[in-house]
Amino acid sequence: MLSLYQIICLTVPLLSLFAGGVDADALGDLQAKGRPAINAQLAKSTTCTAAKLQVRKEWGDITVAERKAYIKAVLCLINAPSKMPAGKFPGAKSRYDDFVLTHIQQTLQIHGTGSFLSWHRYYTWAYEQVLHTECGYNGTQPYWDYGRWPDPEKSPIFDGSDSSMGGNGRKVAHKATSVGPAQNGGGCVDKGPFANMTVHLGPVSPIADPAPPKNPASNGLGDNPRCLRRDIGPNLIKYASTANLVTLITGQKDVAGFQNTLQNGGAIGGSQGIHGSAHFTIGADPGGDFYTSPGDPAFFLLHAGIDRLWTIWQSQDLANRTQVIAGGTSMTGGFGIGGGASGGATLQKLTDNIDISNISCQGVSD
Ligand SMILES: [Cu+2]
Repeated sequence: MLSLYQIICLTVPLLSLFAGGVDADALGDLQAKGRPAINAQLAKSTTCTAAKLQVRKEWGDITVAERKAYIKAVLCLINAPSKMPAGKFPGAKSRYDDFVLTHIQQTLQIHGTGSFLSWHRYYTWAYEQVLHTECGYNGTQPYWDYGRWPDPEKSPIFDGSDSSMGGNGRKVAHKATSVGPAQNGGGCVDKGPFANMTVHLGPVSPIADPAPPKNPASNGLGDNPRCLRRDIGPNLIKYASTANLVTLITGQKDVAGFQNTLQNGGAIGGSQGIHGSAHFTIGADPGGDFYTSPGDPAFFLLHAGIDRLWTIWQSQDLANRTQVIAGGTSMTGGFGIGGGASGGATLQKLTDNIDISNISCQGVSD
C-alpha cells in the first residue's frame, strides 16, 4: 500500500504526463502551459526522471494498431482467472473482475472523500500495470477527452468498430432515469470487441432503465451473469465540454473546490458534475451504477481522463497543488465532498495509506 502522500509525489510526474504541444483546443493550451513546471520538477528529481516518463494519449491520437493492442490486453484480463480466494467472492470470475470487486467494496470511501482523486489515480495506474505484467501490453493507458467528442457515438472510442471500446447498446425502448433522458441505446452492446462480454458483479445501486437483474448477494458480490449494456448519447457529455473543463481548471484555486466541482457540478456540470456526466454518458449497466461502473471497460479511459484533468490543474501552480488534499474518509461520515468538519468522520491526511485491497501495482493479490 502507498500513502496518499506517496501517490501524489511519486505517481503524478511519472504517470500523468500527456502528449503535449499539438492540441489546438483550450484544454491542450492549459496542458502546455503547465508543462514547463512539470519539466522543471523532473529535472530536479533523481528518481522521477524524464527518461522514465510514461506518456498517456487520447484514444483519438493513438493508431488503430495501438488501440487494438490495448483492446487485446483488456480482453486478456477479462479472460484470465480471478486471483481472489476461490469461493469467497462468487461474482469475481476474471482478473478483470478483481478490479470491479475492489471498487464495489470501497465505493463509499473513495467518492466524495479526500482520496477520490488519488485513489482513482492509483487504481487506474494499477490497472495499467496489470495490463503490462499479466497481459503483455507495452503501451500506456489511453484517456478519453470528453470535450473532444460531443457526439460520443461517432467517436473512435464508441463507434462500434473493431478498434473501439465497443459501440452503444442496442436501441431498446426505455425510460429516462433520475440523472437524464433516455439516450440512443439501453440494450446489450452488440458491436465491437466487447460485444460478447459477460458482466458478473453487481449491481449495487443501479440507475438504468430497464433495471438490471438483482445480484443474488445483497453486497453485489455474487455471480449475476448478464450482458454489457450502454445508453450512450449527447445529452450529458455536453456538461463536460472543453469550455467547461477549462472553466473548472481556471476557476478553482484550491483542491476542495476543484474536486467538488468535478463531482458535484452546479453551474458547469449539470446535476452530476463533469465526472458523473461522463459516467452517465456510458450509463445503463454496469456503467450507470456508482459501485459497479468499472465493470464497463471504458471506465479506465474515463478515469484516465479525470486523472489528466487533475494533472493539468496541478500543473498550473505545481508548488502549491501537488501535496494537497481535502475531505474526509467516508462520503457517509458527514464530511461529504466539501471537507468541512461535521458529522464525526475522520479528516483524510496525506500520510493515510491508499488501499486497493485485491490488486496491487505489482499485479498480484495481497
Ligand atoms: Cu469510482
